[in-house]
Amino acid sequence: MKKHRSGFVNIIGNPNVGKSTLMNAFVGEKLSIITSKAQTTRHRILGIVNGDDFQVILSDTPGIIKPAYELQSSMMDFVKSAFEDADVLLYMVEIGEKALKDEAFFKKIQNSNIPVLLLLNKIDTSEQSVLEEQIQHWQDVLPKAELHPISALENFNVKEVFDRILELLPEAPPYYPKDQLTDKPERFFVNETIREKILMHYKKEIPYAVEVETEEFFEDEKIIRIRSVIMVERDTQKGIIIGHKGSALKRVGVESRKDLEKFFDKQVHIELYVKVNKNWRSNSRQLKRFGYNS
Ligand code: GDP
Ligand code: K
Ligand code: MG
Repeated sequence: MKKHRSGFVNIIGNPNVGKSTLMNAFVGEKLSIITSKAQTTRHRILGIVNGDDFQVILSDTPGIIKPAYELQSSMMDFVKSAFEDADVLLYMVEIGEKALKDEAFFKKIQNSNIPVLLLLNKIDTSEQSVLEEQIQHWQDVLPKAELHPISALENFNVKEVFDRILELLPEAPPYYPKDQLTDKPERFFVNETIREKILMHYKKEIPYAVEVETEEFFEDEKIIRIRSVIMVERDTQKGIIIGHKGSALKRVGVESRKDLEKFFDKQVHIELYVKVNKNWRSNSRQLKRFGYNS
């Protein structure tokens, strides 16, 4: 019999380099939301890929962001912990990303005892000469890291990276039941789905002033009934979210319902309402309540 391997794999990198896209390609399910806006992923998401003789537990950490206000510094905690509890670290950069912004961070990677795979992503967007020059650049910057050029979007070299991860994982029994795809409760996916629609449909500061909380998640054999509140910071934002005669909020509801029906494979009824909750972003008790420090 083949030996069983299990372990924790953390994906880190700047916003929008493609971390969620890669994780979703690995997991083969839409567990993590993907948009072109930065900071989409605020939480640490666990996706689990199971095989007969392996279990890979992946977390998709938020981008590497300097602490500016409380929400961001709490995101930094996730990034820090990525070095502490991983068996393999995936550091993702994208083609064209070059600036040596954070010396301390690079030092940390160079001195890490954990194997680091440096994933140079989005190579589908670049010419061969640029690619070669980029590979050289990263080999100079992080000689200890093992470099893999990939395209998470076009699924190029993704399987090779996954196989390499398996080789690096320790022999261990599974940490979670083998049929479990994620450790996050259903409500988390509801919140993230709604937030994704808000990111897609509203401009400027609105998405960043929003938090979503699902107050009710009731499932029976035929249907899932959901009631969620969209929290904003100001009355004007509430008006924008709702839109003319409720049309904007309705669109968020309809699109969220469609995604959730696909995800849960069941009919979904969703009720959305908007509440003003001043300064939720700077109130650390609130942050805790929304799960940032868990
Ligand atoms: P994250 O912030 O690091 O999690 O990045 P996302 O996974 O959300 O991706 C950000 C954007 O980059 C999305 O528009 C993705 O479709 C796009 N993207 C991700 N991987 C690739 C890739 O390999 N090639 C191209 N061309 N785009 C990609
Ligand atoms: K993103
Ligand atoms: Mg992401």
